[in-house]
Amino acid sequence: MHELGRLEDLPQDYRDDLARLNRVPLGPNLRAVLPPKVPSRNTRPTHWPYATLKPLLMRAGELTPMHKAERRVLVLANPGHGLENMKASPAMYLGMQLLLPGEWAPAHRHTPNAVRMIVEGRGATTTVNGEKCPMERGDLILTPTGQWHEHEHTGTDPVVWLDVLDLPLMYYAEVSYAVEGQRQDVGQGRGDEVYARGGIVPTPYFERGRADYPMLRYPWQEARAALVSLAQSQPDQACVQVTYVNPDTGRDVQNNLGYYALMLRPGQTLRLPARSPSQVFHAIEGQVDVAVTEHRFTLAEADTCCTPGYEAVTLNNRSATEPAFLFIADESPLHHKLGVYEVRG
Ligand code: GTQ
Repeated sequence: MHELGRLEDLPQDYRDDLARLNRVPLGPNLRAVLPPKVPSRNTRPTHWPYATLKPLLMRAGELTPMHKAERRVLVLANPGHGLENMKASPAMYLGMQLLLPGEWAPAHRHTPNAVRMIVEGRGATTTVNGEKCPMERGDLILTPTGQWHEHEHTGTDPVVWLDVLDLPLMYYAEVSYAVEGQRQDVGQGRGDEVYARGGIVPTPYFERGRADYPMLRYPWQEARAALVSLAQSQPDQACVQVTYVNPDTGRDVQNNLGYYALMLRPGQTLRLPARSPSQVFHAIEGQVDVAVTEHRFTLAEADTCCTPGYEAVTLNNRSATEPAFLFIADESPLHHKLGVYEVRG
C-alpha cells in the first residue's frame, strides 16, 4: 500500500482555492471510501431485548394518543449509525409498533417497503390496498412500496409488531416520501387464502399470476409447519430455513430486503457463513444465543438483534428438548442488485 498524502500536507491557499471551487483532492479520502479488502461498517452488533422495550412501549401508549402520532413506534436504532438516523443497518429500519384496543392508525402510503412481524396480541388487522390481513403472532405481512395501508385493533389486549422497512436506503437515495389517505374500502378475498399452500398456485384459464405482490400475509402457522416438515424430512440438513417468496415467481417478496424463517433443532449450534449483507434476527419461539465477532447475545422470545455484513454468525438453541424459531431479515436482494453479494465462508 502506498502512503497517501494528507490534506494537512497541502498549502493552505491551495486548500482554500479547492474548497471555494467545490473541489476535493481524492488522495486523502481514498482509503476511507475504498478500504483494503473489507468495507468499513458502522453497523454495530446490537441487541434489543423485548423485556426492556415492552414497558417503554406501554408507557408510550399512555403518553402518546394516536391523534398525536400517526404511528406509535419505538425505533430500534443502532448506535453505530447514530441513534437519530434510525437505522439498524445501512438499508434496514426496525421499529416496534403498539396499537391499543379500539385504536386506528390512519391510511397512508409511502415509497419505502415495509413488513410487519407480529410479536404479541390478537385482534388487530392491517388493510393493505383493500386487503384486510388479520395479524396473528409470527405472521409476516407485506406493505410493498406505494401501497395504501392502515392498522386497526378491535381486540381486547395491546398488539405489538416489529416493522422492518428499507427506509434508510430510500432516504439515502432521496426517494422517501409519504401520502396521507382516506379509510380504505375492503375488497373480497385475500392472497393468503389462495396462495398459502406451497407448490401449487392459482392459474385461472391456465395463466400464472403476474402481480408483483400476489400474497401479502404469510401466516406463521404455515411457515412453522414447513420448517418442522423440512427438519423431519431432511434429518442431516443443518440449516433448516425457508425464504418468504412471491409464490408466482419464486423471487424474494420485496425488492431490497430478504425475509426468512429458520428453525434450530433442540440443542443445535449452527454457523452461518460470513456474507456481505447485514442481518436482523428476531426470536419467534425459544431462546437462542447469537455470537458475532466478540459479541454474545441471548435472544429471549420477542428479542431482536442485528449483525454487520462480512462476519460469520453462530446461533445456538439453548433448549435441549424444543426447537427454536427465528425470523431473519437481510439485505441480500439489494446486494444481488448491486452485484456485490458475497459469501466468504
Ligand atoms: O406502520 O405505516 O415503523 O409508515 C414507520 C413508518 C411504521 C407504518 C413504521 C410507517 C409505519
